[in-house]
Amino acid sequence: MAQLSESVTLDREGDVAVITIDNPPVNALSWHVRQGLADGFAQAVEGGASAIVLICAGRTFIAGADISEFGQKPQGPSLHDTQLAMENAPVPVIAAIHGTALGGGLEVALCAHYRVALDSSKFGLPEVNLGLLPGAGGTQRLPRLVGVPKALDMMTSGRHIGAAEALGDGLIDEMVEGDHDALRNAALAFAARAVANNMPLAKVRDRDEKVAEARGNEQLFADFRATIARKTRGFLAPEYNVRCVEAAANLPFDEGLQVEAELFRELVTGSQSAAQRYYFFAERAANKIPDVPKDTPLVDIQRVGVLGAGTMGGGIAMNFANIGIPVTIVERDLESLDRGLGVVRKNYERSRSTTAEQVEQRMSLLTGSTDKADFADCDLVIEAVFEDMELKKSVFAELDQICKPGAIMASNTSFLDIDEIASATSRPESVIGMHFFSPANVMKLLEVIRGEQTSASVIATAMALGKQIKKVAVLSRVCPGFIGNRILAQRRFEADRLILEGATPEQVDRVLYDFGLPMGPFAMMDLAGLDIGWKAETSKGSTVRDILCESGRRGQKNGRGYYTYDPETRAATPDPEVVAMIREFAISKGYEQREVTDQEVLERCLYPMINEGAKILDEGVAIRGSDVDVVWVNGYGWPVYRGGPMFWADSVGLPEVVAKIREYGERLDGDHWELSPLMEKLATEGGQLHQFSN
Ligand code: 3H9
Repeated sequence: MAQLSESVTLDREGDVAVITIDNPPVNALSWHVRQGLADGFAQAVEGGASAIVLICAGRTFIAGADISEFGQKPQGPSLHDTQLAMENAPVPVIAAIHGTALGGGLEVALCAHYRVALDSSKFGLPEVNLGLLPGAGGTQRLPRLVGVPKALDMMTSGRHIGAAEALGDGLIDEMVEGDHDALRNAALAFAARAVANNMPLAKVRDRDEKVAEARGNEQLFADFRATIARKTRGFLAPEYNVRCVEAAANLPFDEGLQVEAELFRELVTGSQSAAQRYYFFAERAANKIPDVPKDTPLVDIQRVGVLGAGTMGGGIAMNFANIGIPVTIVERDLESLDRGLGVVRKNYERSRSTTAEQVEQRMSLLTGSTDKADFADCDLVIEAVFEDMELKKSVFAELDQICKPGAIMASNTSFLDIDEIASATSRPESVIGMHFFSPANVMKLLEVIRGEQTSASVIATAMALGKQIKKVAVLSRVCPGFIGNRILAQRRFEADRLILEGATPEQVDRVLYDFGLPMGPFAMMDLAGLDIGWKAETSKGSTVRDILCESGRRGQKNGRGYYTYDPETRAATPDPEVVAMIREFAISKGYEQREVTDQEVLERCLYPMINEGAKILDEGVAIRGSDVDVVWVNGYGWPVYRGGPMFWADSVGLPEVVAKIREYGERLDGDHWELSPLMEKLATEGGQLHQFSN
């Protein structure tokens, strides 16, 4: 066996050369892998191999280019040259695939003459999620194998397809059952057959039938663009991917490659991809807790309990049923329990990705009860009852009596003090916050809140469970509102004041929507319900919300809130009556009316959020700046192409942000304009919030 570079070896199995990549964790195409591949193909051919098998060691086939190399000085041979050496090899080249063949990894496999894969393997071109397009020929080769509609779908969604689907699409030539050895043997057998039968050295670039079907068909591309327009609003990469596939359909292969290269260059040097690549690593960093080592023993979670079968409780329970963990759901009375379970069933039935059989299988994992004593055999109990400290404390005191030793007791509170809740129990080390976002079965974010005494094992288990249920978990310490809602509160305060000064709800919402957020604060309040936490008996008419609620405006649910809603389509229309009510109220409170610019709206909504994020870091509530970004991207729809609020502030420039906060702070009151000392320090020293770590 020859070691070609630190991560690539060349082996011989009879006449067949076997090139093996071993570059943990995911066999990314780092420079030494490219070097090894270039040498490996050259040496295999020189050595007279009858065929060449390319295989990977470890958990996966190549999962893509090495993202950490983007933006660095190029080193080693280009991927393009390596691919040419493969495609033009004078003997059959067979890619043997297990795990995930993604991005540059799939693009390498597409340069082999044949592809053999384990039945568990997955395939995708997920570059779009990094603000990129496949820049190693994938945009031209994939449509030639799977056809234009499928390639458009895969490249603009980044989704992975399974081996059976890949076989059906012609993306792979053979599917193998079994383990890595079975794969290797199957690939060697394929190679022997290819040699014995003189099979052609099939080059994907020469295939024309499937792309020809879409040639000149502008309508197909226009229709596709329309289907993704809403979901991809603000993003550059999806459109650039479509243009490349259009080029694949309409241009000769080499010209298509040129289009791909030009558009790739534009994306990889642009700000969106820089933000999205940063975000990729930010999400993975969030999992690392400095004082909770990787090998911390986890609590074995065999059964979960959920207290409350309302929207939140039902949604939380679905997450566990989805991965096969049985759940005990406890409600106060049978009627509420049945209603809650009915909603869960409906949610499953409505989901297009759940078959009828899966609906039954998942529902069978949910056991309803009206007796908390049934939590006795649960390893984790999550309460989702009303947000009231006394209620939570009495619930936890009860759980303390019921739960078995070592069971985790979690609160889904969105802002209450976990330490105070834990004080109602005899085992604060087992108490933790697991804050799901609504709808809990859909939203990706899970804020995990550690109390003063929460044990490392409980923290590690909550974080690991988050990953298991396909959420992105971020750890926070205790403070009112934790990371996400504490930042949100600052924006809301300022948005409320802006409409008193003369901005309209529609203007504030539009500015934030145009920035890339899914909706502005007023549309959000209408969606949640204006009367959440509002009581007619105690309303003092002292806020705009009070007067709206008093006049019967409750938000989307009754068709009238800050906006008026079409009963059929739920489309929002700005309401002059509301604008007049706000104006009259503001004047009565002594606010001078003026025209507020869009720029001021943006700065006054976002800069207090940045300031609060910095305070959260300064207090050690969040571990790192990137964690704040992960919370805001996953929990509140901050546009990932702007990285997150901390990354965005750094891209605006901290000195500029600091100067503006000072300027606004001079004329506006409120703690949220009191400059964070950390931000001030970083701005002076040339530091960055998104790189800050406690
Ligand atoms: C591309 O290919 C461009 C080309 O078109 C052409 C260029 C010319 N690079 O996610 P995990 C690390 S763009 C570097 O926790 P999982 C990751 O940071 C690329 N590092 O594991 C983490 O490190 P750590 C297209 C990478 O099992 C560790 O691996 N490809 C890369 O949940 C484990 O990752 C993609 O976008 C990488 N490409 O999921 C695929 N990938 O342990 C991106 C991972 O220090 N990767 N790491 O925190 C993934 O989707 C998932 O990582 C994967 C494994 C599904 C592979």
